[in-house]
Amino acid sequence: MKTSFRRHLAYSCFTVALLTSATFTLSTFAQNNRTPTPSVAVPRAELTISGEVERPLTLTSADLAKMVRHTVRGNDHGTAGTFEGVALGEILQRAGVKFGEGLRGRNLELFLVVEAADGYRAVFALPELDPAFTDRLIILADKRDGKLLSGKEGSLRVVTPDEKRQARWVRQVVRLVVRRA
Ligand SMILES: Nc1nc2c(c(=O)[nH]1)N[C@H]1C(S)=C(S)[C@@H](COP(=O)(O)O)O[C@H]1N2
Ligand SMILES: [Mo]
Repeated sequence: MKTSFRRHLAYSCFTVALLTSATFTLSTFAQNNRTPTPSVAVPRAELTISGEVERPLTLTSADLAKMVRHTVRGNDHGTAGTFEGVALGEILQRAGVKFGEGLRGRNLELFLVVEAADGYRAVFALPELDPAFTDRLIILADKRDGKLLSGKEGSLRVVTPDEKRQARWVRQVVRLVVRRA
């Protein structure tokens, strides 16, 4: 009788130990297998193009990556850098802004306002951005020296490589608005 009681106690203890360890193992497993964060790439940047345009647009960093890319060398307050991105004019043309033969008459009253997340804004006249008018290339950069822009620069920055001052190198660009004078 005593022996069988002991054996019973031993079995009970063993069962409790087994259940405890199984529960622990399962909960650890559950913790390690929580629903993973979606692997779909979350766009880093969103840019809206609105105002006096035929097709208002929202472009993500992925959309910009697929467009014709340009590299320009610029001097940011004495620090030379290579900036890569998309021509501002190209983005406007995507939104249906008329360039070339179409940039005449009333269309010459239009101008671009580049708006930043901190409220900074700068204006460009459309002929400054139209390859039919000028060989200058003004880009909306998302990379500097091969690395994605970040921090204070934001993810998108205007680069006007040939200007002697950097005041129109708008950082943290979030919106392009075309307006009529
Ligand atoms: N969003 C935003 N962009 C901006 C500014 C600003 O205040 N906000 N300052 C401009 C001015 S006046 C200059 S000289 C340069 C300075 O750039 P840096 O801080 O990278 O040297 O950014 C330009 N772009
Ligand atoms: Mo400046």
